[in-house]
Amino acid sequence: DKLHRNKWRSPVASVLELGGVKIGREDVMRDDPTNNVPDTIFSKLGMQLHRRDQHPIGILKNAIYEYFDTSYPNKFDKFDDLCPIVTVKQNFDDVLVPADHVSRSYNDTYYIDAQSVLRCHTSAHQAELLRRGHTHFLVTGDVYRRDSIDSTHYPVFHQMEGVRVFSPDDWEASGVDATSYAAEDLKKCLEGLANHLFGAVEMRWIDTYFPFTNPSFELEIYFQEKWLEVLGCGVTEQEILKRSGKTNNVAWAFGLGLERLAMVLFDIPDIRLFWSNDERFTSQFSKGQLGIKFKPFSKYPPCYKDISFWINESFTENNLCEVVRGIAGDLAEEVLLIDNFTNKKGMTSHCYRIAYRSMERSLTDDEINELQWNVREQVQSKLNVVLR
Ligand code: FA5
Ligand code: MG
Repeated sequence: DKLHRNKWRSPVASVLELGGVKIGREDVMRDDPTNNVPDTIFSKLGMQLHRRDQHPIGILKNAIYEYFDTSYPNKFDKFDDLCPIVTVKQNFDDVLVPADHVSRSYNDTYYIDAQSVLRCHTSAHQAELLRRGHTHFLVTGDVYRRDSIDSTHYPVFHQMEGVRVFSPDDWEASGVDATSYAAEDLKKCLEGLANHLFGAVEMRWIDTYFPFTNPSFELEIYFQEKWLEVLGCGVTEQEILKRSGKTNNVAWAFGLGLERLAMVLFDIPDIRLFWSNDERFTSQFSKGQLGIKFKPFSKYPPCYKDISFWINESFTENNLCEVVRGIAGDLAEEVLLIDNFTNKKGMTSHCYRIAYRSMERSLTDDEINELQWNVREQVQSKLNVVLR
């Protein structure tokens, strides 16, 4: 629909091949009220940064493969070309995501139609690969999420899923129960991976919740003076194994955020850089080279613009970010809520500070003013809020 088209963006290829499936623009962006895929997202399909040996994401993928090949020779089957268009069943039902879970909403996930989505995690492939009989596997791919705008979040990013299934022989001799055995093995495996990639690095485990694992954990690494979440993992819910015919097994699973790990590994300060074609970025990386630290090219100044409005019940930050990205694309560096209050009449006002910055050049005042003017206009017309 017209709301999703953007005259500022250059035309993109109209037929792509994704995991052996031919996909046309009209297969992804439909004139259908259930479709919320914008141009900016369509243009990222088929880019496959994880399959480029000279790109930091590809270099990292290969380094993780190397760790698994060394630690578990010939064990893990690898998939890196599965189609990112999956069914709602694959993305959610098969991994036990409850019917009312937020991640299913149009606010969080890109829907092609009521039955299909751009996968929001590589976990979308777990159940099928288990059903096909795989017991040790790694799945790497691009994943898609409506999300906030800042230096560590991007609406397209890359994950690597890992799954390992154990049989009774594995844990029986250990003297601990199957779940604890799997949980310990999982943490050892991922700590070993972190050590392989980073050497000494400050990290910590956090208990968390996922519908598909129990217990569940997240690993955080200290980076740029903050704890950065780099992966989620846990012991697979028995129901998932049961459905794939494995009633006497336990398994672990993890999902790594490859950009986050690559940011730490190569010292890349902003997640937008992964999409840059600027030679000053791309020429700094080469195949198989893990030890490289990115040397930032001169940072151009940011420009901040504030926008204030009275929100309504349907307002969400993800919708605002989608509007901003639709207009400014990668020039939008951050969208930050800086003021939030409710008046006596019960009306709530939000003020957001938008940081515009190009990583490649100086932006002119005119250019930024035009972007901001368009943002103001579309925030009113698309989000139905009242500007202040
Ligand atoms: C998941 O996606 C789970 N499927 C991971 C998992 C797999 C858990 C198997 C258990 C078993 P989460 O939503 O936390 O979890 O995302 C995983 C990682 O992706 C995060 O830790 C983070 O590193 C990365 N990530 C999440 N959102 C973004 C984003 N917008 N931009 C960049 N990286 C992101
Ligand atoms: Mg998480």
